[in-house]
Amino acid sequence: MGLANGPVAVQIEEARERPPRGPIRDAVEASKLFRSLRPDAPIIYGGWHPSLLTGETLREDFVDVVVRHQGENTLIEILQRMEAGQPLDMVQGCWFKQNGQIRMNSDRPSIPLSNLPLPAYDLIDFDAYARSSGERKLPYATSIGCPYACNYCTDMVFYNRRFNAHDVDRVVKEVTGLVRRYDLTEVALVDSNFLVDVHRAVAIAEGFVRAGVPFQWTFQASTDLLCRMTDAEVCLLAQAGVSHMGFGTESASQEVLALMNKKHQRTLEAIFKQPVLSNVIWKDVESLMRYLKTEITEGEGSRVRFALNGVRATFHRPHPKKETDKGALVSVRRFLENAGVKP
Ligand code: B12
Ligand code: SF4
Repeated sequence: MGLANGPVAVQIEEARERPPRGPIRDAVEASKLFRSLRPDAPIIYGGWHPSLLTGETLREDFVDVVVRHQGENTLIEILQRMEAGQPLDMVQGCWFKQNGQIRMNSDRPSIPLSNLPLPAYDLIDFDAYARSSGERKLPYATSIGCPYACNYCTDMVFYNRRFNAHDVDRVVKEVTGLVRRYDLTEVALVDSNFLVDVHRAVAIAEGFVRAGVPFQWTFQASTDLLCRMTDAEVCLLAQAGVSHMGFGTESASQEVLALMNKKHQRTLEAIFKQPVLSNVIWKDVESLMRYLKTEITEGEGSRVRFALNGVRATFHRPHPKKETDKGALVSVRRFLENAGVKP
């Protein structure tokens, strides 16, 4: 569309000189400017806010299409269709406006990260970033999503509680390769919760050490996951170059933690604990199931049926005791695994 070096690009560059005022305000301002300069060009939004408030976003005059959730394949398909002059009716993962009406297409199933090709890092001008920020730094996602359900966090709505991760070899090869090629000094892992799979995180750190490429890296994770690591594993993180770990400060109040739904996280961990625990309260298992939006139907007597993500199972509520017996807990664990839920 000739935007790269034309007058539109110049005006957008000028607007960028102004100090940022926050992502939404900046996006609104940039879109209005762009619309006034190129009223014929479609404007496509994507990312967290537009995915969570799609209707509200599309009601704005300057938004034509919203890509919901994971964006790569949806955006490509939209662009291909637009180029071919075809309608967007069948493009999964997007909502769009047609004659002033909002059309809601179905969501696109998420793609395993490993099915995506390598991003075109050669298009990034790392020198330009270094000139303006003084840092040779790369943000990199080794995973997306988090299996937990803290109720103040949008992750579970956005990624549906699926932990979708690159395999260890790809992360090690890609990150160390990029550090070498672009002479980077720091890599910021932007995963929602890098330590969800502690073994994987440790294997990545080991891979970085083996590669022998010096760089600093940072990540964010929930505090209780770090507590699961041994001292030796934490030392390995430091040896591998970790310079900063980001943790959310939650609360020292049990009541507030319960309101945040931290309890479900602990129940899920207890269900997967080895050796199998004998003190997991059945009521907690059921409230975890409700939280996961499991379909629960009452059977005869003490029977209760669960259905989640196409997986079904029947259990007996323990009585008169409150604790789940070990055999039943193993079955609950198998049910969750089959439904794609893991701690
Ligand atoms: C890194 C990060 C930051 C960095 C950004 C650094 C940088 N320069 O990129 C910093 C620390 C600055 C930051 C700040 C803030 N952040 Co932040 N941040 C993240 C984090 C951890 C990673 C984002 C990322 O790169 N992910 C990797 C990419 C691959 O995934 P993605 O962003 O989801 O993108 C995919 C889709 O969303 C979609 N997509 C995304 N954008 C677009 C655009 C288009 C056009 C299309 C078609 C598709 C599309 O396609 C992508 C590929 O599938 C996310 C949480 C997370 N793990 O994602 C929070 C997150 C985005 N941040 C969040 C928030 C709230 C903030 C702050 C407002 C916090 C505050 N109160 O100050 C500020 C805003 C600052 C600002 N001015 O923008 C929230 C947003 C919540 C929401 N909207 O519901 C998140 C989701 C964290 C959370 N769970 O609460 N953040
Ligand atoms: S553990 Fe962190 S990323 Fe995961 S749901 Fe809770 S707050 Fe969100």
